[in-house]
Amino acid sequence: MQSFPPCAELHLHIEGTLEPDLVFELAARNRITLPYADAADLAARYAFTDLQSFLDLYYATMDVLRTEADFADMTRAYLRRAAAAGVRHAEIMMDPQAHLIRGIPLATCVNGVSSVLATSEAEFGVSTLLIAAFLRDRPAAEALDVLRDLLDMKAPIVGIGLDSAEVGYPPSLFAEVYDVARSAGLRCVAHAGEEGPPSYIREALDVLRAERIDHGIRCLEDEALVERLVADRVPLTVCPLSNVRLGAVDDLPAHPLPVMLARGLNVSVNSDDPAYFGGYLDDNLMAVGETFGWGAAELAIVAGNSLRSAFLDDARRSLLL
Ligand code: ES4
Ligand code: ZN
Repeated sequence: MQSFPPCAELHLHIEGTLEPDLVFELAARNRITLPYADAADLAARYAFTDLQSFLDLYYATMDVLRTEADFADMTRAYLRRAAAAGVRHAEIMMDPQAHLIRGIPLATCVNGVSSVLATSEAEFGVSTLLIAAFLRDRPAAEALDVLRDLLDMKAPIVGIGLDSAEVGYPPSLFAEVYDVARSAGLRCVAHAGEEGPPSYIREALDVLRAERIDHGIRCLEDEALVERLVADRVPLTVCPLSNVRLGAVDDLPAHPLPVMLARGLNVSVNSDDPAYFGGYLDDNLMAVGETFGWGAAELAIVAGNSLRSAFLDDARRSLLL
């Protein structure tokens, strides 16, 4: 078993850590009948053609999350597995709207996840921060309402993100949401340039003033943008196995990660939705290491980038670096 340097995982959707076995366990507990024979039958459906085909299953499957205990069990399972993968700090996104629109109160998902994050460093050796992500294929007014509710309830979040179906939903739609979040002292990240064009990455930087770009792989199509991202050291949280599974790249050898690294972009490696895409952070690092012939030097660069790009306090950061 290869060991990796201490890493931060910066691009992780907690709902994307719901493993088929846990889906069935939670369904039984909540007396929900699933349209799949068993966990293996569900796992066999994890063959995606694009982002939307994944999102359809992702939103359907999370229907088993009903109680605080369900959210807590999912979060605990991720942290246990992340610790084994060498993750020492995780910035975890959750999708409150995906739960609200199916009738789950905001407090249920926020408290369920955050109750486990509160003891994660002591229990798993993984420090954590929580990011509330808004669904870009739903109205910005809804995101603003949810943001205000999160602020009113003093939800323990470090920042906000933007995810779900990208093409046709440019970042600029969410300008006001990001302005309100920033005024409230929250950090700002956004998915951009996964399936969407480089102009979405520019908008995320210029209009949302995002401090980190989730994915960002399509930046390579815009030379001036690459130069800006390099000059400003903008973190790009790249998810190699996710990009392969969703068809953003043809296969792992064709992934732009080595080119991005060679260009001097501030790239880290992340797992995105590990239950769905074939692996956790160690699986992603192992796959890129083997495919690109990476040694300790390259792994140290991406691990260092992840820790320097985290919203960590400096004491914990220097401990891990
Ligand atoms: C996501 Cl891979 C990906 N892209 C956009 N939104 C998402 N939500 C969960 N996973
Ligand atoms: Zn993502």
